[in-house]
Amino acid sequence: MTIDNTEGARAQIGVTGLAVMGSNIARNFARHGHTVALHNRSIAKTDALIEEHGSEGDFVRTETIEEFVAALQKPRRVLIMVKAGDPTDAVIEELASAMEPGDIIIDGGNALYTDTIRREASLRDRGLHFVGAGISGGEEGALNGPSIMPGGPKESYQALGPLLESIAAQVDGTPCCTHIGPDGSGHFVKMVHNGIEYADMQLIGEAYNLFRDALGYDADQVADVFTEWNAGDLESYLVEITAEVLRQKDAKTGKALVDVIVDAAEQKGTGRWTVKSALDLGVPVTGIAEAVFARALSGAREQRKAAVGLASGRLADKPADAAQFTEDIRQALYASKVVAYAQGFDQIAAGSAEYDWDLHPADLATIWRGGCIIRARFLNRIKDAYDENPKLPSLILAPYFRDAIETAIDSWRRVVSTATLLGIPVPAFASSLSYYDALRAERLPAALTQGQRDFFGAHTYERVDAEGKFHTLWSGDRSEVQA
Ligand code: NBP
Repeated sequence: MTIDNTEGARAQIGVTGLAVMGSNIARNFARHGHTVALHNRSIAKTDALIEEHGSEGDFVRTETIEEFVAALQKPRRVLIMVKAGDPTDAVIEELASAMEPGDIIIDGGNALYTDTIRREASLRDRGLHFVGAGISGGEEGALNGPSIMPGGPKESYQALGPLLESIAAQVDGTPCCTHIGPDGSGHFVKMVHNGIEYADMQLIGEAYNLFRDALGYDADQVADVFTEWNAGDLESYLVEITAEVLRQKDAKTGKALVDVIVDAAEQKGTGRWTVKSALDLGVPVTGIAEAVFARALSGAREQRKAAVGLASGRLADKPADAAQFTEDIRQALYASKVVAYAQGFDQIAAGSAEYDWDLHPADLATIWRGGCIIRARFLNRIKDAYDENPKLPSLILAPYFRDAIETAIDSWRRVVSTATLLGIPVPAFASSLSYYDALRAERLPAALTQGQRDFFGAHTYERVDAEGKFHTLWSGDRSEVQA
């Protein structure tokens, strides 16, 4: 695409929506030498950004959408960083009316991917390129290098890719940004990324709970364990910040901060979206679902208050060998994490097939190695696994992860059984282990389910020894007929 350097139109990129994410991304662009046009509904945020950080690069201050659009080189590239939902639709409409065919509108907010599919189709009809870009890394990542997952028309990436790649996190010289696929695919993979983040956080929370309730560790002792783990296979942003959060002291009481925080987890919705989408696609994302439900249960404060003191039926003593149990928890965490990622990648494969996106799992593992919340050492292993076999039936079957789980399996079982006998909840550890056991089972009880379905609803079943569908005449002579 050609760049039209009409006088006045000098910005390479425009950012509208200058709350915490938008202003940090605008600064990131400017720090990388790009001229950035700034716009926000209320001018105060634009002025605050220029006053506090104007010296970091070349910014163009604008007040109206018309001024904003006029400040941009062609093809115009505008990144929207406003609240997801109706505000995003309102801003898209305003921009689309002021822009020209060939221009590119990027939504960097946390949009629901089906909204992105709708918006892309509607803007395509008007000759505009619409790019739904998942952006992960929070405020810090937005400023210093996020992981970026842009979807939308491939040709838009020619004009946009170099800009986005210049501000993304870099790992081993590779930017954590690549074109994901058509229409809603960028926001879809960002959604699943967030779902995996939920599962990862829940698993870490369960590990912490076991140290506290099974071994009697205080927050500092657990922080020491997480710091040590962060030097090994579990090295990741979430494990690293877990140690930092656990070590933080409350200025008011002198206690560990974690001990004065109310134990009711909130959620903004991307975990729930992931599970809803997985239900529609028929993909068991049990780890993510347990994490979403665990947050909901933690938030049911009245119900929990009423249930405190219910029978526990504690059937075990606390583990006698703390070092062994610590290693067991580490192994259980690793194995359950593999399951959570395997399930997330299954959902991505199913979404790719459903929407004909042709997504590449190795590319996703590559761009999640840096910048984003789930960045972790073992994403290199996931990338290797999918590089070797892009059609892996499950990540669990990759030789590296298969071996890792074989090493972890006894520890994993000990953790789940000990927690159960002690009455300590481990929904994500337990359901991940059950998923693994179900996946590897030669025979599942689903045969009985099929029999029941045929009994009450004549839904038919298949036989292990013959082709076709069959039905038993349950209310007749109980002979079998071919359906
Ligand atoms: P918010 O999600 O809090 O949105 C605030 C921005 O939206 C302000 O610039 C506000 O303008 C603008 N806005 C609203 Br609200 N309604 C508008 C409307 N009808 N028309 C025009 N502008 C409107 O900001 P954020 O936390 O910086 O997040 C921005 C996006 O990035 C969101 O979609 C979010 O989900 C996503 N995201 C956030 C994170 C994170 O860590 N926070 C990470 C990844 C993605 P005003 O100043 O005039 O009120």
